[in-house]
Amino acid sequence: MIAKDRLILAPEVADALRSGQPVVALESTLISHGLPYPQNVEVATASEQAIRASGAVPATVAMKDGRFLVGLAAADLEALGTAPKGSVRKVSRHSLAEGAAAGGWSATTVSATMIAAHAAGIRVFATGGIGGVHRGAIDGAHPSFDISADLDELARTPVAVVCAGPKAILDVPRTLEYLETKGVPVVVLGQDEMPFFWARRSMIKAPLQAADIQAAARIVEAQAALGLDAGIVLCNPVPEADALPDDYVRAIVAQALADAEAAHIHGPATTPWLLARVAEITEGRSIAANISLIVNNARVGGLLAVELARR
Ligand code: PSU
Ligand code: MN
Repeated sequence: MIAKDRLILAPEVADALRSGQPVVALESTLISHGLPYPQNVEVATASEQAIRASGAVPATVAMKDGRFLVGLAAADLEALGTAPKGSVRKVSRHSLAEGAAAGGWSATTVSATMIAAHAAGIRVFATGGIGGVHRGAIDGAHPSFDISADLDELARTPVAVVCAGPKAILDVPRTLEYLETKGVPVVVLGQDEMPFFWARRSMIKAPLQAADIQAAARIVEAQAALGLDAGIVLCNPVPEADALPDDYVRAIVAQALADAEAAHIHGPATTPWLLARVAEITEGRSIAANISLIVNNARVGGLLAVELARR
């Protein structure tokens, strides 16, 4: 159990949770490490607005001076978005304690955000894409064994994560196999194919489907009622207008992965490096798609939280 003084809820978030109003958590790593300034602060602000427009209360999560902050002020978003490179830690379950002990700002990944959301009593969390099994983690001459902590967190922490699928830089089929083994439902909204982060389609079959938000809410509710105590991945394809073609995504990812290998990028730096490289290769088109899908996931997360609160 988390110590009381390690979890600081913004007054609006505390009020909403106390009165059973819908709340949606948002992460902070995509602000500090996932997107460049000023798009990172714009997307953080737009995501909060999208959640409000859906009728729910946003709660962006970060860690400061050893405490989880659940619900950030505009000045906090700005501080995270403008912090000099390297000054904000990227924390997952394994690195949370060190980040807390060090003090200052730490940005929470999907796994760390789920921990804080669950501790606060928040059931829905919206992000861009979850981490997963990196390509070459298991196969190839020198398996890296790089499997995101997001996956095991999903297996143990009952929070519904709305995303545009695992990031397309990952080994999506193996990520799905891993989640299946760990008992995590992967539900695709409104189509029979997995989305591919920047692209709507992937040619990979959806493990499970929900026709609409009501159907998704029934699954989230059943998962809790059955006492399964795991998270859920709810995959929501990037809006058509900002989507990149899936063939193009496959090509740019192949190039970015080859560049990462040549540059000897490993460990937690891998995901931010690849996202930045893809942004360069696509001359910003991946950023436009990333922003669009994040804000759309926030909107859908809001609708899901509203539906869950109504039941
Ligand atoms: N979604 C985005 N951009 C990001 C991330 C998610 O659109 O940068 C972050 C999330 O915080 C996720 C992390 O948990 O990338 C995965 O990092 P790793 O592969 O090192 O576990
Ligand atoms: Mn990793």
